[in-house]
Amino acid sequence: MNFPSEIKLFQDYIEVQLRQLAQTRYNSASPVHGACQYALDGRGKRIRPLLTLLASSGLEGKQSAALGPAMAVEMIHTYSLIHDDLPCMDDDDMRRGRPTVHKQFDEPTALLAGDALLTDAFHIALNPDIPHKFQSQIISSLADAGGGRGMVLGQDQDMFWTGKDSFTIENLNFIHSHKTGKLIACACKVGALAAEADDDTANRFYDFGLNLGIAFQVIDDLLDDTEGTGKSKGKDLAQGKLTYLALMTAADARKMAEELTQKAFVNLEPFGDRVKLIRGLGEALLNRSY
Ligand code: GRG
Repeated sequence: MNFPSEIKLFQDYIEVQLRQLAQTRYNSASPVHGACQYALDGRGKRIRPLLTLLASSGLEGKQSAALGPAMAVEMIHTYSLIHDDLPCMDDDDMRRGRPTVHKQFDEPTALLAGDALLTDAFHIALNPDIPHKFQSQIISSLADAGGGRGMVLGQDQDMFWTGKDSFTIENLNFIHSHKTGKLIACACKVGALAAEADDDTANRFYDFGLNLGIAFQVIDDLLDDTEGTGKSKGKDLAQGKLTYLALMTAADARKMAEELTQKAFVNLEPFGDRVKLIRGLGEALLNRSY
């Protein structure tokens, strides 16, 4: 993605830090370490850790304090992609333009690599420079986003509704707010908490991220409209494909993403220009082409 240059600097920093983390933490010759390194080096967009660092920097937090939580959200995201690609879930052969982890290694190794990344994320998020109160709030937010009332529940409902043609916009919003939205919301909130934000501020960043996360998914569906015709309405529904384009036209989906992004921005109004970078990232996500 082509981010504005100020955001790109943060993205480059994340890339360097992730590589260093992967090489030092997963440094043995064992297959699971190879798989963790491979997955973390996957050239993702790094949206979630960017949100963490930009939330923190907008609140004048220390980058060193936000780094652990930023790495942790990307580790949890990476675990979710590995497990989502497994044959028992989406059964995908390719991810980020190269073989998925279970194709490059094997299924048990991919399962273990996901387990390692999820568990290690909580360790990486801890930082003695952050006061205890904020550390526990960060850990709790990560657990909430990834666990049985977050991403796991979203994935469960996704599997339940896939292939059925009777799902509604409420079902879709529930799935995506849990599967995608909550981790994006958490990424923003933990950035605020690393900057020692009060509850109201942390919740504002959470709500910002939740709306942004659903908008992100709507845009994902628009970009996946491979025919580019915007005429999937009804067709995706008949095929049991869980997309916004199954339920609305491309023009309505675009409008929905724009409205959600505006709703997200309202949460950041009290912070004025201090949060212009994270707002800029929100705009870039709305206008992305991949
Ligand atoms: C296995 C518990 C469990 C959950 C999996 C989040 C998830 C649930 C699966 C991810 C699969 C997926 C395609 C979700 C839709 C939206 C999404 C999260 C896309 C991928 O995020 P990007 O675009 O990916 O940020 P990159 O590759 O840039 O990191």
